[in-house]
Amino acid sequence: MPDVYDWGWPVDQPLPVVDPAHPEYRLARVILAVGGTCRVAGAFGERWAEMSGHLVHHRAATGDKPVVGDWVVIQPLENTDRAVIHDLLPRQGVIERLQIDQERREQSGGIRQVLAANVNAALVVAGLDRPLNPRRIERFMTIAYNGGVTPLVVLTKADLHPDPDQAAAAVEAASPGVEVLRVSIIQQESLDRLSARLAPGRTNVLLGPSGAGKSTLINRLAGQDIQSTGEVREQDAKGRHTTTTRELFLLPGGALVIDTPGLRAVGLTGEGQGLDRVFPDILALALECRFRDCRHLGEPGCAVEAAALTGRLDPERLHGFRKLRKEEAYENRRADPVARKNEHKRFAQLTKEAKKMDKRRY
Ligand SMILES: Nc1nc2c(ncn2[C@@H]2O[C@H](COP(=O)(O)OP(=O)(O)OP(=O)(O)O)[C@@H](O)[C@H]2O)c(=O)[nH]1
Ligand SMILES: [Mg+2]
Ligand SMILES: [Zn+2]
Repeated sequence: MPDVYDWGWPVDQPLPVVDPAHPEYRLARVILAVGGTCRVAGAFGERWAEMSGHLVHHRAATGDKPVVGDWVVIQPLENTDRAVIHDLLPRQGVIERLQIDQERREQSGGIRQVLAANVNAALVVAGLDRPLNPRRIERFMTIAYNGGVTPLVVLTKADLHPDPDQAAAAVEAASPGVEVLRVSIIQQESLDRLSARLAPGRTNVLLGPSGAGKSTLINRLAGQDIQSTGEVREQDAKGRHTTTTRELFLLPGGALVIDTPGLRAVGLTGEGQGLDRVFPDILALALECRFRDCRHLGEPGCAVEAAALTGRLDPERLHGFRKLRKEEAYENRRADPVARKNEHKRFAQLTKEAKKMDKRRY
């Protein structure tokens, strides 16, 4: 029977102290969460579990519910296959998004949602059967970095692309420093290469649009059909949202993978160093901008905009960067009124300086 280390508890991390009053408590990992009910796994096997009333009350303010990948302390209920969750342990490495609700966004500001917890790597999956969307890849990578998760790009269905090498090169150019793997279910060695990248005891989450082949990959890595897969519609090359829940699986090689339903729009939550990690090229160019805190939005002497004009920097990439940063800044200001004030002040100051400069020059 797999123990907590098999389920991904880090070997270098001490186990939580057991409450002496409750020797029957067990450490468990959430492998599926539907509403308030979770499927949990540990050295005891698997059980269905629900939060204790005390925990629900305690966490009411934050709205924190266990999500797939969470570590929880449970009390198995005797003579049943059920358990009670008494504690939710702090998370390390999360995939968190802002649910984009275009209509209500202005009022509600969106809802933060942790999609997966205690994740080491995010496999950003895109299918080569349709035009690549580098902006979406950048967005997923930013979300991963912001949550302390290492991204890895996986391009699926290489057999359906006339020149997969060229496609991979284009993605590599748009994701400096990130590994890009090409796979196809009819090229076993490509699957072996991916398999080799997934270390035992480490948790990986698959992110990408519906029909990209996430569940198909999991089945191939598992060596059996554990997830349903769906056909892609002919007309628009979109999937049919076959997977509907996030679920964690233990692969025969010892790695853990979380399958997720296809995601199109994921909003940034406005935290972390993700943008700097995904756009090191823009960061490097910004060193040459006249203003140290240049926002690359029309300030004089902006090296980033100059690079986009000469083609040294893909203008689409700059556009994507601005969009993501705007989202992040919006969220930061919403969450922090002081930052909001400072931002206004800083912008006023910058405009004043820019005006002065223009006068001097013209
Ligand atoms: N030709 C080819 N088809 C593939 C490959 N990988 C996946 N597919 C097909 O792509 C379709 C969609 O695969 P799924 O695994 O269901 O996609 P998904 O990403 O899990 O989609 P959702 O669950 O809706 O998010 C299926 O018909 C697969 O057979 C591949 O490497 N080559
Ligand atoms: Mg699926
Ligand atoms: Zn600039």
